Amino acid sequence: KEITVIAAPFSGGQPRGGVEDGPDHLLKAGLLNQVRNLGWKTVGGSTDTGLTVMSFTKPPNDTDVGKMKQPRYVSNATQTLYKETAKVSKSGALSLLIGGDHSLAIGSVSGVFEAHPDACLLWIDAHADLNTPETTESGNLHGCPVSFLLGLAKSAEMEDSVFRWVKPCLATGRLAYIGLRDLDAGERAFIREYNIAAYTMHHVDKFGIGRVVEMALDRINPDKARPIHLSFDVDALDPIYTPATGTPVRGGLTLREGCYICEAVAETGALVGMDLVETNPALGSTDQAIQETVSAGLSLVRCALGETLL
Ligand code: DIR
Ligand code: MN
Ligand code: MN
Ligand code: MN
Repeated sequence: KEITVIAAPFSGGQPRGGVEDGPDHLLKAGLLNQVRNLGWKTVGGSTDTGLTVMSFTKPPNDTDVGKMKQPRYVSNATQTLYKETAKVSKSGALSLLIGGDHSLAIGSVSGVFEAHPDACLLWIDAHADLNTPETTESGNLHGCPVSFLLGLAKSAEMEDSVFRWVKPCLATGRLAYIGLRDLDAGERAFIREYNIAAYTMHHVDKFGIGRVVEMALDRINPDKARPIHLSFDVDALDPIYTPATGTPVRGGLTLREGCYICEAVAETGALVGMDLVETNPALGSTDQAIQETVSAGLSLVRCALGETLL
């Protein structure tokens, strides 16, 4: 059980400042020691303590490309993260990304899938993050990472664009969502068109979280042979639990439902990569709100690493 933590203080995929401070708060709250206390060996990283803290610089003249905002900044950051994550994954360690906004998953998922091309992806989020450079209404790239991983953008636009380095690594049949409740029209159309395994809050209410996770994993990993990457946006949880995040949507997962998803993944023994993103300490209205968001994030990580398995 070896793990490398990659801290990515990056906010370029969305407009709200503060999400770049997420990793620092998670680390100061004791993430590394909590991971070690679960019996994981923290290996590698730039400091050889199992932690790599990345740094990102804004390129000059980062003008919009089509509707995409800060495209060069996001492309450079995610490409650097991709290389770092691929290195970790090829070493055989579990790669844990702490963000930072969800555009980072372009890099982390690409890196994990380079070492584990047969992996499947569980995306836990209020949002599908499935917009293409053509369908995005906001232009914020944290709303687009899954479309890049699937290669949904029209090729002409992608070839011209700064994201040429991204090789689509994910098949639509290997992607499942849980927690959705705020979809754009273009995202809904893609989910229908490609018959993506998408479990909204309606399904969680109807079937219960246990059945939903079982159904999601059955769809994307029927033979239980695939490695799993878990990409967890803290806004999947109800804002009662994770208020300090950029795009909170009411009516979300309870903390226990979020933990249950992570525990069910831990139980498979197949987890190879995890993202914990969108913790934004600047958006907590009180110190308590910030602290609760951070501690909910840490709970999700610990559950995914087997805290509650006997
Ligand atoms: C919206 C919001 N679908 C967008 N997305 C968010 O900007 O594309 N993703 N908040 O996390
Ligand atoms: Mn989200
Ligand atoms: Mn987001
Ligand atoms: Mn997201």
